[in-house]
Amino acid sequence: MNQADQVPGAIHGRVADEAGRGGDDAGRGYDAVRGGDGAGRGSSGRWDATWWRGAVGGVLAAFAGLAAGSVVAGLLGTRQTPVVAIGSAFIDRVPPWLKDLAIAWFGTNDKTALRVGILTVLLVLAAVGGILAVRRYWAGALITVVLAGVAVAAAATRPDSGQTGFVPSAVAGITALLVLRLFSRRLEPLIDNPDDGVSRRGFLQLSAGVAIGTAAVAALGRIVGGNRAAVAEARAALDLPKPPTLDPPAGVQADGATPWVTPNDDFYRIDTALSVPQILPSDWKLRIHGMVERELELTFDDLLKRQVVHKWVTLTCVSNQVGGDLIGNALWSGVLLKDLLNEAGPSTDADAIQSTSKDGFTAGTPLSTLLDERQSMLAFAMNGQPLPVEHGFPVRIVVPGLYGYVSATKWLTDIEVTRFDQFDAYWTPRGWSELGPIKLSSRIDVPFGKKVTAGQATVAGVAWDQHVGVSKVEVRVDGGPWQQATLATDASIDTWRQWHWTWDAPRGNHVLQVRAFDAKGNPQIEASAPPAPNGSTGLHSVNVVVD
Ligand SMILES: Nc1nc2c(c(=O)[nH]1)N[C@H]1C(S)=C(S)[C@@H](COP(=O)(O)O)O[C@H]1N2
Ligand SMILES: [Mo]
Repeated sequence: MNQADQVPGAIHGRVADEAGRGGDDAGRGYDAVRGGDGAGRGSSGRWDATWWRGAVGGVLAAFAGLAAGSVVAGLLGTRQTPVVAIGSAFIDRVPPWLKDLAIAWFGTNDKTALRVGILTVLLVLAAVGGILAVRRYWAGALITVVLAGVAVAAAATRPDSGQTGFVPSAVAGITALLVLRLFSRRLEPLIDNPDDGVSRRGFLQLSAGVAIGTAAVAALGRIVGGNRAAVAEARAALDLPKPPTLDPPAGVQADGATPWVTPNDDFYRIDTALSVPQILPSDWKLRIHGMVERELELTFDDLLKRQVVHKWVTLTCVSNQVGGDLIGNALWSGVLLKDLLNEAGPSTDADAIQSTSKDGFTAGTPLSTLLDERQSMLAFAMNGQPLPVEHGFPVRIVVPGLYGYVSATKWLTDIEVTRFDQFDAYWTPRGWSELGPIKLSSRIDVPFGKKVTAGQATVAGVAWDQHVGVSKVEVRVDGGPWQQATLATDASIDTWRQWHWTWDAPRGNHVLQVRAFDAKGNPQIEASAPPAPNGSTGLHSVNVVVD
């Protein structure tokens, strides 16, 4: 129950006073409203009682909203807190002369100055809103609604905000409105009854409660969200060497066919990280040590100073079932591991590296696959973008030809040159093979789950055998003779290969099957095997209904 209800007549005080309700205090308040007599004391008392308390309430409501917005931004992994959203939109829209002036005045602190400026304006308006809300809640609330609306609009129109970028600002606005309502209820009795001790105490309690709650929410946000917002911001601010081209080779364009390049947002994600490690590039360090002549320690800047390579590589998970989708193809940019390892000088006795991630995952990779010509790399970009945080930001390993669990360590922090007989990587004691070369496989993607009309129909899919290459794909219908499909051009033996075949489809229920051959002419293994311990085998079959 709010305080007003415990102070009879307070809420309706104005009406009650009008009706001549007695009482010393109430009377003074009433007189003050009327301009009173010589009761200037009453007038200023009334004003004092609500205006500064209203302002405090408005400011606390704004802080509560901002804290809630930051937590939500942290949880969503967006950097669009209300202040950042407004600030970014502002930066995009300021005239050049003002930008120049800001830099002239504040130098490299111009971003901080902008934040402080936005916060100041927000809080002043919030204070005004708080004062208004004591008398007319909606007058004060309108200011909050407009401010939140500006933040939501700013966030929603950010190119980097995604679909959820507006949410933190919306949550901030709603939170501020609710807290403002609490304050307006607490303070309303003081309009007519400035010395009402219960309301005064209630205001103090509410202020303390909101302040403590806001601090707690802000602290919770740090724990739950880690430094997500900061990492998201640092990631967006990175200016990495751009690949010369992002254009994939001309592929198969059939309706429903898997695109040759997997967009970052569609790329499968597999890892053991319950909460994604958040690493600022400025905090990132990699140590290359163990059986080497010279230990190396690299920062993110050191990495960027080295020669950068861009390479299409299809990544595959060992857990992929026959016909499964734990596979994706991307253009990776980074630095060759071969160069770094040779600089460190691996011992001739060493046969492996153990790579470790920030969250303690480890992978064991044969040294030979890192030192040969396949261009294994420390990757920092994926399809021309800084690595998405869930794909290993800021740096991961990419080794063509090996399943991810033995090579593709995300959130990489450490590389130890060692011997396989000296360590067990994360998955080895859990029933998976120490070595994990990718197995030759193929998949049918079209037609899939769709009705096919009798006549000419396109059958299409992908086949892969990274770092060996696919030379041929065949399709058969209802266990009949194998028929050769057409292969699309490939970028290298390290990517998957699209294929298609034109089928003269007769009415009825049919089973389509696919098989691939590697570069040496070996067919894919037809016997079914589950993913464990080193990758599934078997032919992909799909049932098709032809009308
Ligand atoms: N830190 C870390 N890196 C990891 C893993 C992990 O669990 N933790 N999983 C690996 C596995 S099993 C695969 S298949 C690939 C998947 O990479 P992606 O999520 O970018 O597709 O990451 C590898 N790197
Ligand atoms: Mo995997």
